[in-house]
Amino acid sequence: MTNNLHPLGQSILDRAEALARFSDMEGGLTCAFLTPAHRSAQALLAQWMEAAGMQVRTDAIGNVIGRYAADAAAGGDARVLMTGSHFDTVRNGGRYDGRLGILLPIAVVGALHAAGIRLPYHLDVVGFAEEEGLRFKTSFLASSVLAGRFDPALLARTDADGVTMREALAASGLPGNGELAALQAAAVDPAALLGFVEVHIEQGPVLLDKGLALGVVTQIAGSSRFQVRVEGQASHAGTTPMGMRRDAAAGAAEMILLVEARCSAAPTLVGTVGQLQIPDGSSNVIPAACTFSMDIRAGEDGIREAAIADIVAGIQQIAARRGLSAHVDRVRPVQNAPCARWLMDQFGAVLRKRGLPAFELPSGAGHDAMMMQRITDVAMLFVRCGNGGISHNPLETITAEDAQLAAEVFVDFLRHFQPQG
Ligand code: HGY
Ligand code: MN
Ligand code: MN
Repeated sequence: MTNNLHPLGQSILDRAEALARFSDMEGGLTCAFLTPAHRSAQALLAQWMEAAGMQVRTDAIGNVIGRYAADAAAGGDARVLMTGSHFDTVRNGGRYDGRLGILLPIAVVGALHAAGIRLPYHLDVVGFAEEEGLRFKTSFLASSVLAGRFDPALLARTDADGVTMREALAASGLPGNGELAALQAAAVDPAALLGFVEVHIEQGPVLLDKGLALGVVTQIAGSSRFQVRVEGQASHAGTTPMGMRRDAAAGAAEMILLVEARCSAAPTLVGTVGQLQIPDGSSNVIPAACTFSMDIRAGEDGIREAAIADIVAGIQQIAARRGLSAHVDRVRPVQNAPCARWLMDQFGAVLRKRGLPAFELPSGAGHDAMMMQRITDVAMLFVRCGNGGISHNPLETITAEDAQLAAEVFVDFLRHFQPQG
């Protein structure tokens, strides 16, 4: 289905569609870490990278990394500009979240290669194997390996079927068989990096509302995730008077409303309970336990931390008043990640040269760039999200025209890129 007006953009959309055929579910796109669909997506990305003129390798966590080698004139000690994003998805997700940031650079490298153009630095395109945390409730798993920040405790973490991450890696045939030493050795040398840039669908309505195809990200909001377990007492649904109940689910409901109310109290602050369970619940038994997830984010770490302190204290107060107990486990938080002004300005200059505004906006969603920001300067280019800006949803969409423009801007960025002086 070639769109002659926007051939590069259309080819990116076509590839996103082809990649989305590998799914863990029927009738939608779910691509969780190391499932057969995930391995197939990884193999296809590697194939496309090779066809575009890159040397490809797969690392110990399953990242697929294509290198478009520097111009011979750059010499043997050329440094690396890295770009990329993730190819795993949320459950029943969209086909561009993450994948656009791999497919677009592959298309751009393919065009440079076909035109015989080399860059004065190595360009590494990374398909990060895992960012969403669907299978092992992790955050930024694959980029944490590349950034040398892998948490060894994760190897013992189990998925919903009781398979540990170590077992899943060992069974995968990936280099290193899930050995910690191999995961640690997969870290990149920060001294070799010139920076990390990520192209990503905006996943919100800002660019759409402004009538703009592209935006430059200023910072990526920090986030904290929690697992909460509320415990009460099981008893008979028909005979226990309302005033005598210790209902874990009713307590959890009040706690969820507290998250909603407290996170409505500051502009960039957001709070979400996306998972809620009554383990072994029965329709005629008062819930003895209820578990839920909490995801809290804000544009400033202090605002997020203040909200968390209030919410955790509030959860304990609700539990005490209702005769319940509550255990709040905090998953490792991710701090707010500012983008580097010198890289943002280079995207801005390219946009302005094309007569486009260098519009800047913060990211409320998390990205691989957050983890890479621990070891190198980062920047992000956002591409307009259609359908009201909806994402983490199959309705997520972009146009071939916007993808084309983003690819052209990315080419200009790469060709004019100046390392920090
Ligand atoms: O949750 C996030 O912000 C990201 O999409 N994983
Ligand atoms: Mn996502
Ligand atoms: Mn993403």
